[in-house]
Amino acid sequence: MSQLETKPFDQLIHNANIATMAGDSDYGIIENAAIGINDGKISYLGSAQNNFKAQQILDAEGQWLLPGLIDCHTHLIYGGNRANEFEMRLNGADYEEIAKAGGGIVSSVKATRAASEQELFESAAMRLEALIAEGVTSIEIKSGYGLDLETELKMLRVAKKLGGHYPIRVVPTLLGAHALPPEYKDNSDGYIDLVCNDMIPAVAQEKLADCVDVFCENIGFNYAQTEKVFQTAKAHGLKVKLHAEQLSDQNGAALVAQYNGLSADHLEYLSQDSIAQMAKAGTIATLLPGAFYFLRETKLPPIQALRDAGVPIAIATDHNPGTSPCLSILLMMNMACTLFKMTPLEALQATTINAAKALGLANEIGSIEVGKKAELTLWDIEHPNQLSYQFGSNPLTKIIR
Ligand code: DI6
Ligand code: FE
Repeated sequence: MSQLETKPFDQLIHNANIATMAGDSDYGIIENAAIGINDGKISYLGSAQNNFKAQQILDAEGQWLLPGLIDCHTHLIYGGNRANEFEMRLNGADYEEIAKAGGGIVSSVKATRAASEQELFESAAMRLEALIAEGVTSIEIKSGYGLDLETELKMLRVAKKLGGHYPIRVVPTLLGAHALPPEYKDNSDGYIDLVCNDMIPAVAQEKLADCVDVFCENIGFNYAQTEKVFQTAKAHGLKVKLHAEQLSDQNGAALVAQYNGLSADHLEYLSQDSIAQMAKAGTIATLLPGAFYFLRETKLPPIQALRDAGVPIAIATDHNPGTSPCLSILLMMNMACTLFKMTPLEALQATTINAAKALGLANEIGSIEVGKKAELTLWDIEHPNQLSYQFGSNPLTKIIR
């Protein structure tokens, strides 16, 4: 402890019950523990010592200290909302019908193109504040409601600006291939050329995103188009992930695994074959119970097969105006348990360490370990399983970052 005596911590948190989330099969509970932080990183984890010195000391009073929560799949930035479409669906129309009738994603595209950068910033900021209030310390935000070069870049600039203005890590993703814009009607290959020839190079050049996503689906883009986007992304040094198997099996998860993708997301219609490929490539399965619930999907993602294959499962809000207008990561954890029959431990892993893996950041965040970033949350609970158990309430008391 001599080193600790000479160099005081920037911050010391003591009298905390800690769930490190560092192991594969448990919460990593350390009761009545202390954490020392230096230069924004965890430099000590263990029992409190009498000789500890720190510039700032926090008595956690027996509350639970957890890693900051991570929302690894969102479409947080867009103009308008789609409450009208929600009402249409309840009057009998389904998602594909609405999309084909020019509604759906394309109506959000119109509103997003029309909005100024400042307007987009302000509406997304309100949503971001709601997520931060539940302990989200890192968030992935996709573009994909611009569908032209200018608006896609505008969205990614807003994402960057949000990260600069709020105490949260924003990880931006280019989702140029989200839907077909009206000006490319009946010319989806032409639109993919725009994504590959203009959007990806510009985003790589301006460093506005380090990952590229595609909506691979009957109402999105096909396998060959998705592969073309992946090839271009890789050629520009960008990582890939995929909206895969949400409404049908397109073999997308196998494709993204083949390109060493970070994650395959949604996965209700995922095949056993693709699961094996994901396991081999280390591609994370990101499940999105909000969209499952909101679309009244009945086909469950193959949870047990993913477990059996050892594919880590992440959970995210998929916040978007069409299929998951949800701003609660805690509710997603509850739904992962009630709808997907995941366990509370799995649900917390899914929003901490596995979500960090889905962002390629597991060496920095997602668990409480010496050397990792001190992005922590404090909760007034009796056990971490309570986060998944109760819904519609928020026991967060503090974010330490
Ligand atoms: N899958 C989804 O659930 C969202 N995007 C996607 O590719 C829906 C986006 C929207 O309807 O606005
Ligand atoms: Fe999505």
